Amino acid sequence: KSINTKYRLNYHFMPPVHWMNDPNGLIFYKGEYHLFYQHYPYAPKWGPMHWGHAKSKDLFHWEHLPVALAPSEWYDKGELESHGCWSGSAVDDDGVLTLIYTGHVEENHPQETQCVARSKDGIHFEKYENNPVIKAAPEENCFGFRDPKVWKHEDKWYMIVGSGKDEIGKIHLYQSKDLNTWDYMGVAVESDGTMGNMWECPDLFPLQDKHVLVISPMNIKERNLYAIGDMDYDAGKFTFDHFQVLDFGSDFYASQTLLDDKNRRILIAWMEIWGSKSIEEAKDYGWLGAMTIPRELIVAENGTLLMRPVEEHKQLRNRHFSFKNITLENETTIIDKFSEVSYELNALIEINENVQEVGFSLRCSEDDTEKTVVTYKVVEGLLEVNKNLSGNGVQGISVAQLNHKDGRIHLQIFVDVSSIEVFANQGEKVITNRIYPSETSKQVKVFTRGGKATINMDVWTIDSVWDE
Ligand code: DQQ
Repeated sequence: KSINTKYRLNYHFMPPVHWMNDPNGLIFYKGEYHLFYQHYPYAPKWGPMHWGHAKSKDLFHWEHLPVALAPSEWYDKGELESHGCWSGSAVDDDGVLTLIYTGHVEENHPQETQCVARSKDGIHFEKYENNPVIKAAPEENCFGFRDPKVWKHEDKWYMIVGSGKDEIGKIHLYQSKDLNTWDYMGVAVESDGTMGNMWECPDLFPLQDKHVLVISPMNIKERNLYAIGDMDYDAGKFTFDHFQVLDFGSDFYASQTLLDDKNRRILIAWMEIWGSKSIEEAKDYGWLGAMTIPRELIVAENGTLLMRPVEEHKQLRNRHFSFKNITLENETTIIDKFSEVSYELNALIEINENVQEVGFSLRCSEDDTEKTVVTYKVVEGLLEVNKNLSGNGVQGISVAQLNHKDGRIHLQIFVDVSSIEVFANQGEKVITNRIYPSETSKQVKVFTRGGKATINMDVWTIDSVWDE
């Protein structure tokens, strides 16, 4: 099958062809990372959802595997494009790779049930004969009841399911001994009325001595939120102080995490957003959807969550360019010798007196009309990624608050054909965006305004991890 490769990425996960949205069932199983994903294998559009499947030893080189789940039963198959196997999670049940997903069908209104499928070989899955294991939401007239996340605590399984009712997003909690029979424990946490009216793809997991909740809320401006708090398993309640944004970019949704053998909590999100122009244009390209770089989560001393690219990214580093002590004063410098579409840029910036802005123009055309601009605004303490000139008419500015440390900021920026992920100050703030520059827009420029800045920078090219 032929697809347009113009915006295909070099080192991010993508479906081989056609459609992909949410990551599902992330798990480290028998020594390998498994990634399932919402997939429509017959066209580059959202349709009856299947679960695509791939595995990897290092989180970057993936082997595509056969589709793991397809609509087939009364609870996940029907006439409408929305009927299918919706998002969920995976567990290792004493060696049996087990998927827990939402069956979505609609008669007069959406019916969402939680279902189980098991595999002996980690590739072929059989749906449980007594599906659905949760046959209805615990309350009537709710707005959604989906995206089960299952994990084990002590000797019991727990499941959270995203939901909403009367404009309040919430999470229902269940408990089980065998993954087949589930007892309802109540609402583990809900919105105060300002945090979205339905919480999609919830994830709740222990991290260091806390628990972290991550949600993808619907119908508010923030497309992802997290809270650090405590889980009382007996009471079935998660308590926390406040929600914060996890990723400040415009293309980060439906994130999920896994725990690996090194005890790392690793997160992957869909690097897209509902309503985007690329979703509209997917039919012209024959494929849609990429995943973010896998990121490790860490609770910082100040009680915020740090998100850092997993260290395996270092093996992707290819040709190295080093720029030492470039001092810039009110000017823009082209980093010559460097002209690439996929790379990692690591920069330590010292902000001297009077500097108002310092930053980079990336994927910049020679005439400067196309570029993605990363700017640190010193006085305001703001980090911005401006994609108004990033190409293909896509617009937007993503902003995160960022404090410098004694006049220094550190930026680790991953550019990959049609994406840019900015990790600031070792994962304190992260901004993820898709961009659509021309293939010829490859310059890197550094600029300051108002005063002097000194920049030390390493750049590595990154080759494709794919055989295409
Ligand atoms: N995508 C799935 C749902 C989920 C939504 C359907 C989030 O299960 O709530 O494709 O993007």
